[in-house]
This record gives sequence, C-alpha cells and structure tokens, in this order.
Amino acid sequence: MFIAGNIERSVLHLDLDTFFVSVERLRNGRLIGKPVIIGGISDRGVVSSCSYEARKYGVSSAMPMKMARNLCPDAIVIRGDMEAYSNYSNMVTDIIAERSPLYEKSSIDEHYIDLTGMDRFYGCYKWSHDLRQYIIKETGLPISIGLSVNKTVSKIAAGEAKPNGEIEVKKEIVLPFLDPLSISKIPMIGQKTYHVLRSMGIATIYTLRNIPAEMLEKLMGKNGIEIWKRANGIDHTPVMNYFEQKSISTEHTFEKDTTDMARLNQLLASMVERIAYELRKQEKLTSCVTVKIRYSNFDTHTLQKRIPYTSFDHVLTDVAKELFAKLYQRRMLIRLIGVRFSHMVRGVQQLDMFDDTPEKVSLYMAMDKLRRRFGRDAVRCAAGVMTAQEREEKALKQLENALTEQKMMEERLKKYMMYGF
Ligand code: TTP
Ligand code: MG
Ligand code: MG
Repeated sequence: MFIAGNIERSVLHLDLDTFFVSVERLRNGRLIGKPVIIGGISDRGVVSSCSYEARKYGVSSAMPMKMARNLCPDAIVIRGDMEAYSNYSNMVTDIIAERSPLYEKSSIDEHYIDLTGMDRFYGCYKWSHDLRQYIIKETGLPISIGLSVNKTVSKIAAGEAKPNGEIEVKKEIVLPFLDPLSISKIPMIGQKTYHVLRSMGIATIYTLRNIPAEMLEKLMGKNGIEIWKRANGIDHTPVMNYFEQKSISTEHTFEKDTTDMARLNQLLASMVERIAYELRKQEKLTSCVTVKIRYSNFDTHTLQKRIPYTSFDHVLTDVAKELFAKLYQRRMLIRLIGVRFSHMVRGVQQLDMFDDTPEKVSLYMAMDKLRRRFGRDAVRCAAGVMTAQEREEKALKQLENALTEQKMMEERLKKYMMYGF
C-alpha cells in the first residue's frame, strides 16, 4: 500500500456519463438526444439513471419513478439490464487494468488511477487524455475525468467536467477550484450532513474550510475533522489496487467428513447468506463467486464464476449451488467447503433492483435490520432443498415472528417504564 504524506501525488478519477442510459443508447440509437430514464418501470420503482435531457425537468437518481414520470411525462422509461451494464463496466475495467500502473475500481462506473511518478516518462494529463479517448473509441461510452493531487479533488473535478469532459486541478489551484463549489460536491457529505451544515448557513466549500476543525469535530465527531480536511483539499487515502482489496469469504470444516448432499447444500446456502449480509453491510456488490471443496484426501478444488453485480442472497445462493454441483463430481467424502465473493465495488442493492418487487428489497432491508439488532444469525432463510419461493415464504414467516417478538419486547419495556415491573 502506498500512503503519501508529503509526496505529491497524481490521482486520476474516471466516471462514465449517465452510465446505464449511455449503454441503452449504444443498443438503440433512437434514444440519443431524448429524455431517458432507467429503473424499475412500475410506479413503485425508482430511478437508477437518467439522461441530461430528463435532468432538465428535475428528474434525478434514486427518485421514485412515479414522481419522475410526473416531472417528465415525455421521458422514455426503460427497465434496467444489469447483465449488460456489468459487461460494459468490465470492458472499461479491462482497458484500465491493461494500461494503468495502479488502479482501483470504486463503483460500477468509476475508477481511480494513481499516476504518481508517471510525469517523469510521459505527462500525466496527456496520458489521462489518451486513456479517456481510447475508452470512448473502444466502448462507445462517454466518460469524464478529473486529474489532481488526491482522490477527493480528482473525483470532484471529474464531476465538474461532466458531461464528456476533462479537468486537471494542479496543486496550486486546488483551493481556488474548490472554494466556490457547493459543500454537496464533497463525496463524504451525504444528504443528512448536507442539511445539518446548510441549516447552519454553510453553503460553499470556502465557508466550510474556514470553520475551525475543532468546531466541526464537536458537531459531528471524528467525521467532522475528515470533512474539514476534504474541504481543505487534503485526502491521504491511497488508491487501493485489486489485490489489496479484501474479498469476503467463509469456510467450514466438517467434524466428520460427509457426502450428505442435502446438508452440504443447506450449509452452502447459509454460508452465502452470512457473507451476503456482510456484503450489504459494507454497501458493496460482488461480481465473482468462488466455491471451494476439499476432499477427505486433502485434494482441493475451486471453481469461480463472473456474474452481474449483485448483493442478493437468492441470486448468490443459486450461483454457489451451481458451482458446487459442477465441482462435486467425485462423490468422495468432503472435508471442507468454502465460498468467496470478490471483484467487489461500492454500491447498494437497489442498484440491481429492476424487477419491480420493492417487497423483496424491503424484505432484505427488514431482515438486515433485525440482524443488526439481534445478531447475525437472528434471521435465517437458507435451506438447501427449498425452492426460491419456499425460501422467501419461510423468510417472511420468520420475519413476521421476529417482528411480533420485537413488538412484545417493546410492549414489555413500555409497561416496565410505566409501572416499573
Ligand atoms: P452515477 O455515476 O452516480 O450516475 P450516472 O453515471 O448515471 O450519471 P453521471 O453522468 O452523473 O455520472 O452512477 C452510475 C450508475 O449507477 C448509474 O448509471 C445507475 C446506477 N445508480 C443507481 O442505480 N442508483 C443510484 O441511486 C445511483 C446514484 C446510481
Ligand atoms: Mg457516472
Ligand atoms: Mg459514478
């Protein structure tokens, strides 16, 4: 890992423009120049991506589809296709991986590249410009870039360069570049923090960075200091390359070696459930599942599969089971099984929610909430031989029970507070 204290760095950020929309436009040229919205197409769906023509009407990501349709009745609404977007996303990553000294894939449409030291051989800006042109030529996708001294400033610069632009922010102009911008441009500042700061009259980065760091710390704890640093153009977080990024995995060694298929499948499903929960907790999506088995004679085999980005148990369980079935050919006693998720990027599960079942997302969120409250194993729905529908029904039942139990506990607590027993 490369941590820069005093060394001046060159960090490039790349972010595809209106990514999901741009992919749809490659597949259907008639969408070019029109207001286009991608997401769950029913009224209960949400907007994933929208073209600049739709943004003019006030449409934005994460907005309920119903509201978006009201704002822009002429918009062409398309249900998303995560498989296609994952393929294009990986195409861009492959180009970057082939050419870059050190890169990090940070979301489905974003990468950071550390170009520190490159200037000795080739101008960093020229290199970045050429890479951007190459990506556009090879994939047909518009992309914007920001080049600066660290991740925060280069990401903000890429945002300012949109659509389809390039901005370099040299060390000397970091502060003048940041000063007039809205505090909402700082990646660390989410909606909640934004409103807190806005309610105090803080609108621009200039105002924010001139507030004493200690005051922000009092207001927001450790985060306050980090935000102050970002506002001052300071960010030492390293570009993490693929190998340094952690995958999420789990293994199970049997006390007694087994060939019990029902048990193996059930265990596999519960292992997937456990690490998929971890994935969602970290707000990540995976695009590669690996299953490992070790036979009683210690022969070890692994098999992996690339998949569209997801964090859903039901999708991941099916992939793991498919891999396990392919892997387990020898009908010999098994000593250990393992599952790993890798090739992960930042992203929440709504990202692959196009199938118009908000109930499913709500179910996952409710289950994860219970897990956070009552522990990781509070809710289990894995059962090897069940169909997806049976699994869902069982999970719903468990959820119902857990909620009833929670309600009873709350009632008891209320009574206790009222009567003291
Ligand atoms: P973004 O890069 O945030 O957005 P964008 O590429 O659509 O537009 P921009 O030109 O401003 O970069 O996100 C990348 C993709 O991730 C986006 O095309 C769709 C998906 N996404 C969601 O599904 N839900 C969301 O809330 C957001 C923000 C993105
Ligand atoms: Mg984008
Ligand atoms: Mg993005």
